[in-house]
Amino acid sequence: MKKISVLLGLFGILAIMTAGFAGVKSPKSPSASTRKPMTRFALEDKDKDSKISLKEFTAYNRKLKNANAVFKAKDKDNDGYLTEEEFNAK
Ligand SMILES: [Ca+2]
Repeated sequence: MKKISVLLGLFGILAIMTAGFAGVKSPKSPSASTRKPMTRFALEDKDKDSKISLKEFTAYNRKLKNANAVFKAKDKDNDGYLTEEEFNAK
């Protein structure tokens, strides 16, 4: 009788482990690992030149009243474009 309960316990642990591994594996599909996730930067960079112009920035942040000021604050080298690094900097 004791053997059976031990076996059942083992099966329980095994089931939990299997479910756990399945849970980790399932969100990763083969295409997801090869495709880059769409970042906020990529979304705002409409013409995909790897930099965001003031026009692109204000177009995306239309609801932001001080978009101009935010852009200028982020544009550290004042070249009128935000690189991904400048964009993601706090
Ligand atoms: Ca810049």
